[in-house]
Amino acid sequence: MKQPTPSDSPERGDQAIRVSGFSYLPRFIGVDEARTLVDYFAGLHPLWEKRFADGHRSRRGATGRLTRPVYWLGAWQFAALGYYAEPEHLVDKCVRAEPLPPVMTRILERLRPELVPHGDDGPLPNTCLINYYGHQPKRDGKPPLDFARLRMHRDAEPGALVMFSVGQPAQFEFVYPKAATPEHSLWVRHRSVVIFSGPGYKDRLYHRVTRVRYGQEPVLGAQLEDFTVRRISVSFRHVPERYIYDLGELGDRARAIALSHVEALAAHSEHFQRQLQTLP
Ligand SMILES: O=C(O)CCC(=O)C(=O)O
Repeated sequence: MKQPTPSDSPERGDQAIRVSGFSYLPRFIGVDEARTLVDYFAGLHPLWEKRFADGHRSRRGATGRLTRPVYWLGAWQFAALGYYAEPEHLVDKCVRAEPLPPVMTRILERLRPELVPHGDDGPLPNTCLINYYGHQPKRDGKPPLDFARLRMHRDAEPGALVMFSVGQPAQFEFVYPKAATPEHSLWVRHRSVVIFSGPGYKDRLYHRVTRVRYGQEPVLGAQLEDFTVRRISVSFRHVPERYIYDLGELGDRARAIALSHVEALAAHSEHFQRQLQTLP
């Protein structure tokens, strides 16, 4: 088993790593399971979510969208509502979303023993974020636009974070904000699982995706116009059931922000059509 080394040259990602607060499990997802996941992801209509509610701007004046299209299961945390974060950002953050497909639940069940060293022997995650990384192909002689990165951030749901990957390898890094080099950098590969937890990897360090390789296999897709998918990751989290709301249960401001997103999702999802019916 390999030990991680602080470095700006990423590890290859072909061997398992199990250290305090971090696990990397290459090939944990079976070949057939990966195919089922890829088919499932290809059928979804991800959203290019806006980071701010209409009329609001960041301190730097940008109203921009997320760096990549996304789809949530279990509970949708719309970026414009701010994300669920314990201990204080709990209410009006999560709208009930479609359930996890059985293939995800099966893989999570098999991961239970791997979660124990992370202090997680409670309920399995009930929600996840699906990230689609890729590019918009060349148009009119212009170079392709790459959307295969994720800014440095931390996630504040309780417990360990579990992440599945399919597609091309991604450079995944743990970084301390003001440091010149990442503390841990590795290529996260097709069918692998990453788990991290605790005061080091989850609380002190931030994580990010800096690039995704190009390649032919496996072929990935999504119901997206003008977008070639190279990698899909799923990050699982646990949100207490009492903080997952039907659209109609949200407070006025949150409901107004979530409505246009839910309408967009309802164009392709019976679940979100039913969510619209919960409006008063
Ligand atoms: O794509 C990845 O591997 C990382 C995803 C992630 O950091 C997140 O969903 O919070």
